[in-house]
Amino acid sequence: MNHKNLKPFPKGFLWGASTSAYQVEGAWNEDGKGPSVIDMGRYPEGTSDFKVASDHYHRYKEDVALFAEMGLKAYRFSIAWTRIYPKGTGEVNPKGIEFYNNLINELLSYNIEPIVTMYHFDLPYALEQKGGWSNKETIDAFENYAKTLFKYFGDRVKYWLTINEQNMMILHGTTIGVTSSDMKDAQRELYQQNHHMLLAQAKAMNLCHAMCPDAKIGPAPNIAAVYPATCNPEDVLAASNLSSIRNWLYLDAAVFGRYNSVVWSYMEEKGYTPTADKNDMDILKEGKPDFIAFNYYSTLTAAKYEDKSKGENQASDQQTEMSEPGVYKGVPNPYLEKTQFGWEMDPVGFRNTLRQIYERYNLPLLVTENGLGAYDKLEEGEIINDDYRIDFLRKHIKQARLAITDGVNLIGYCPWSAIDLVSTHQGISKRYGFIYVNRDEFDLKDLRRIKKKSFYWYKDVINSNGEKL
Ligand code: BGP
Repeated sequence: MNHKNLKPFPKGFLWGASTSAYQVEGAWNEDGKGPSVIDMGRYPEGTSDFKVASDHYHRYKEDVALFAEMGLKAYRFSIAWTRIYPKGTGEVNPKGIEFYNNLINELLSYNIEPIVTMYHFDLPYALEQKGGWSNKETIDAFENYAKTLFKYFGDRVKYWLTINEQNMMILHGTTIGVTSSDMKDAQRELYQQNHHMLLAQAKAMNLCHAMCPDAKIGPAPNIAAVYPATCNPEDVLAASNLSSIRNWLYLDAAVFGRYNSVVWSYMEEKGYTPTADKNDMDILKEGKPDFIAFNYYSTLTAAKYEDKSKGENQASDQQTEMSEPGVYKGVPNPYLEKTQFGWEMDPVGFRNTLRQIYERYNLPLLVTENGLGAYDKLEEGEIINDDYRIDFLRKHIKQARLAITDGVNLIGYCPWSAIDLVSTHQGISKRYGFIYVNRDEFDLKDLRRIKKKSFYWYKDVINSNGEKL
């Protein structure tokens, strides 16, 4: 749809940027922090671990000052569960509370709105040893952790995100490093874990409303509109299968408190249906989000997949094609170019995705990730010319404005990432930040911060409320 006039970004729009605790903080075993599944995991050869990351734990003041200089209105970060509860439950670690109190206060002193993810991939290892999300007790542990967060930070944090990319943990957990590869009957077990996470999320949303009546809370999955490869009705069905399995399962459960019907029959067909207690569905119904946060990197395209082509083209990571014989086959989209890391770039798909989510759920939307991973180069004179990143973000922000003009209630945009950090499985060389961190995979150098060209560009965007792109 063409528009004669574009609506402006709303007043108070949350222009922000994002990070997650384990990818940016470092200090992996300091001040009483316990190990998480990430700390105990293995890293792909040639890529850094997360022990020091961007050393934000020690440099948060300098970083927040830079965020303020960039003009951020919001900063989306995650709290490391293992800093608050080193073993997932038990005694609260006062040093963990202190760190996030300091960070939140520092942000507020610059009028930057904290947007807090409660759990971003880094489950406490002590809980994992007891079965992780396969164990129902982890639901109680999460509820108790949520209660602690609301108690200590709820007076100042007004935007909460429950679980980052639950769908990616279920579909690509091994790649991300949160799922052990030796799980028996893995698929069934993963859908059981999913069920438990949905319950934990519903309980946290409920609790948030009870304890912090003026705060808002929502889920934060990774959502990608799915295109059919052709207008062959069979391809359209395959795209719909993938979209239900990858997208709607998670949001239908969070918003409507019920399972998506197509996914339920898919799970029945495959023998993946989770075991549920009598009142589980009531718990799901009781938790209601105030908004939907989601991460968007690209769209996906799907075609019909016959059973006979079994085994081919298996899932790889968050944005690469995945396939399941008899259900859908991920195929490349010939209209789209790819990043240096093979992810298709689709700004118009961003508008499509925003519209699909809004039309389906009618809740305010908050974009909590979107960005370009690239090999940046530090040039002489402390310069990083990341024009490709500016181009990527500019195109996406343009589409966000078109979506707003289409009627979507978008309340904020937080690209990934505020500052360089370690990628989930491709090291520090896959950079996303507005601020360069001077280190490489194994040489920590001086970790100094250098503003990229995109830093200055984004500052202007925010300053002009999205008018100057
Ligand atoms: C999302 C995660 C982030 C982040 C981002 C980029 O899936 O929520 O933690 O890292 O994708 O992905 P990657 O680091 O794999 O490039």
